[in-house]
Amino acid sequence: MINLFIIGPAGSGKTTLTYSFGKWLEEEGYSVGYINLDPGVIILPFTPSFDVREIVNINEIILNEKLGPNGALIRASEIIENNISKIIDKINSISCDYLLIDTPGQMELFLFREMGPLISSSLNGRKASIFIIDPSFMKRRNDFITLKLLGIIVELRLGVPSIEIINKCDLLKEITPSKIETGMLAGLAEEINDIVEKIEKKKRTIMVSAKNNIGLLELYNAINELFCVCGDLT
Ligand SMILES: Nc1nc2c(ncn2[C@@H]2O[C@H](COP(=O)(O)OP(=O)(O)OP(=O)(O)O)[C@@H](O)[C@H]2O)c(=O)[nH]1
Ligand SMILES: [Mg+2]
Repeated sequence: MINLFIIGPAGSGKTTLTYSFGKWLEEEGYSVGYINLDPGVIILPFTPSFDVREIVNINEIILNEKLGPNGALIRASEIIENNISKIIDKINSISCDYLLIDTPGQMELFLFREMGPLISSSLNGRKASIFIIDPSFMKRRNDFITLKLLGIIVELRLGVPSIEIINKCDLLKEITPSKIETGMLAGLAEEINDIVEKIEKKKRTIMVSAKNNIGLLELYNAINELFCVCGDLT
């Protein structure tokens, strides 16, 4: 069994990718489980085997605790953390070849609180994250470097290897980001870029369109290369 955390900035296509990659895997003959960990999502294109909204209801939090949407999301993540053992048990009880875990729109709820690291360290089976870069961040080199660095932080926080993809490649006309910008922070950007390139030497970035089903075979191959499973998913 392979657990895949789908992670990326708000609106980068996590939910769409969870759905389209899951469907693609099912068509290849694999059994797929879907998990929704986003307490704020309203409509899901897939039917989750476990949905965190069973535990926490954002609308109730907003009404009962008179919070705004962001305050309610933070409160929701506290409730999730208080119920983490129950959630982990429920997820671990699911049996499938691939478990696709859709994470909250606000990355920080998953990455920079305890929810992500706790779930990641407690799940059975092999684990990896798919880190999504949105092409709108590729226009400025400095933004791109920041996101690449965030990809490394995802690995550090979750303690699992990460596959980096650029989603929405159907929207991408120009894939080479601009040069590092000049100015006061140019030196800093250069140094971070050097570190990212050194760490990511062997990594390739996969171009995907979750919406148009582009790059899903490449994504599948990258996952299998990561684990060298060669068809053996036991
Ligand atoms: N053109 C294009 N649009 C996409 C692609 N993938 C997702 N989208 C669109 O991007 C928007 C956000 O997609 P979601 O899948 O909801 O993104 P998300 O990361 O789950 O969003 P949050 O959970 O709210 O952070 C939707 O309008 C999708 O249709 C893609 O590959 N190409
Ligand atoms: Mg989503």
